Amino acid sequence: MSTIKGISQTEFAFDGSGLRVAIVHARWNRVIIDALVAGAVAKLRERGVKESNIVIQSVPGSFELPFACQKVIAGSHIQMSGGGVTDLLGGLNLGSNSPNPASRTGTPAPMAVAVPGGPFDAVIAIGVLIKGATMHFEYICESVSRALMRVQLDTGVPIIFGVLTALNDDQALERAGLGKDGNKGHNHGEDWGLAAVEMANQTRRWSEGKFA
Ligand code: RBF
Repeated sequence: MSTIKGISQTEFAFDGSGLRVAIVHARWNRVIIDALVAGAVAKLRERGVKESNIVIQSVPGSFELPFACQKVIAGSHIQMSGGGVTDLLGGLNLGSNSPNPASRTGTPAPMAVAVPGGPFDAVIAIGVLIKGATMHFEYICESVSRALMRVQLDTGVPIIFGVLTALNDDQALERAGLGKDGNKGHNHGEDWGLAAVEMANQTRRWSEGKFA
């Protein structure tokens, strides 16, 4: 059935080959989350984002998404700047080759962490909120959407809003392509993957004053 709803795709296929993208997802309603993450990853790959440039992190629930996105973005900038970043374990040698793994004796001083990659060009925040009997749903939906908007404006890194706010299980399943009774719906994770590549490319261009 034709519909006027939904996103119209660009004629231009944006190139993801030079991009680094983080996916931060909640673990509530996991079956749906897994399908959405898989949909996003599939489109990132399809657009040429390298496997090593797709970084996936999880948090307990959607409420944790904005904080995690902010930290992940900040951490990716620190990684890039190289020196001055110290081993967060404070030089503890936990390696199995150590005669006494718990001992700090003889362990090197905190070192700079050599982490590959660079700053993230986009972050996809994925969560599934399903309305329950209390007002919890309304409070989380409101605060998470506002906070994700704030993080992207504060950091200048586009955040793709991959948070489903469903009134019941069926609504959420249909938006992950898992609907029942012959109505599988559409996996919105795929749209979020494409949106991440588009916004990352456009952000680079706009930052350089290129509008043509
Ligand atoms: N997190 C989600 O991502 N989706 C939910 O549908 C969801 N429902 C919740 C319902 C209740 C009553 C509570 C207490 C938490 C819920 N959370 C949900 C978890 C929430 O996002 C967060 O992880 C916790 O409140 C800890 O900060």
